[in-house]
Amino acid sequence: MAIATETRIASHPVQMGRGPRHDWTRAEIAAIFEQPLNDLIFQAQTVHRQYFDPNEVQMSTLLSVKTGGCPEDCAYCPQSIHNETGVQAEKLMQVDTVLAEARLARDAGATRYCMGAAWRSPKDRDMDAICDMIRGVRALGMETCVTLGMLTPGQTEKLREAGLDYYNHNLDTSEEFYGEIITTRTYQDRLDTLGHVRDAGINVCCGGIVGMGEQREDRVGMLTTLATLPKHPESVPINMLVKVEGTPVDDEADLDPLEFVRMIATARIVMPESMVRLSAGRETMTDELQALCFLAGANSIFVGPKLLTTDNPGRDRDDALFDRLGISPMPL
Ligand code: SAM
Ligand code: DTB
Ligand code: SF4
Repeated sequence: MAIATETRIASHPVQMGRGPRHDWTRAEIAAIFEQPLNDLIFQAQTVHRQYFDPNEVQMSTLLSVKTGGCPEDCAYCPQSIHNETGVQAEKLMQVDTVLAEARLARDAGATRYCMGAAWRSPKDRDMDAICDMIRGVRALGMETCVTLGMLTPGQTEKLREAGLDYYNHNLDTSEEFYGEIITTRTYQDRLDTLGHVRDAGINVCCGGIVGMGEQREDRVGMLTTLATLPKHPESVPINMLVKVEGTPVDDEADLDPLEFVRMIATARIVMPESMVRLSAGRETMTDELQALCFLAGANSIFVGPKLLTTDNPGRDRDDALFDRLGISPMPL
């Protein structure tokens, strides 16, 4: 006899009257991740509809304001000096140039502007220019996000005073697998910066990358760390590794796309109030795979032809995708 769907669905994401759960165990999240795909997507879409309009997707645009020459040894990253990828090191961009780019992104429909710098951590002397960029982008009527590496509490405070809305700082993978990917900083370093960002009252954008040779238990492990933070990150970017020639992970086998969908769906279920971003990797995804990601609860993407240094689908393709799916941009 068929078992009723309700009885087969693993743990419930919401405690009655108490909002999202923060006491997930790794075993509970593994059980969600591993259930039959139809059950997983049904559960994710059910949760999604309790919190969001299922036909709206938020659009952010990225700009690399300081490219290349980074001293960290992140195995996936084209901007590390340890990886020979042909990315040229550049200086921090001029504030006016950044604001001209931001205006174009706003006019193309982006509601959040994310500025990334290839730094281990910012130098105090760079903070004034970064704060001017934040103030300028806010004045254009967009939300602001920056990702600058590790921060001190003092730097976090400066960003807050400039009106920063979000700080992106990814855990990238599980604590166990982290040392296989990065040796120049620790998982705890990442958690410390995330704590400073929270303490300053800035929204947190934190997620990771799949397809770097990690196991499913690492994917579950990263989601467990995120979903048991005292406050869930307001944005959770899930990146499919963009394989860049010259990085140590450039010959990794392609990840099963349905494993990526499981990652999105599980993130949606265990962090029901968060924006889950279908982040890097869309350039090589079919429309059908992206549609499945939206069905699994992704409700944010990067728009514009470039991520930081790699390609992203152009606006024409994204407009056609939204048309095909009946999706509209999420208003601010
Ligand atoms: N340097 C800062 C840091 O690492 O925190 C900020 C910029 S860094 C490029 C931002 C994020 O981009 C990384 O944490 C990683 O998740 C993502 N990323 C970098 N290279 C990637 C790639 N090849 N594929 C997918 N995501 C990537
Ligand atoms: C995030 O999680 N993904 C974005 C953003 N945060 C900064 C970056 C993706 C970078 C992909 C590789 C590149 O274009 O250099
Ligand atoms: Fe540097 Fe960030 Fe790239 Fe790591 S991910 S090498 S810290 S730019």
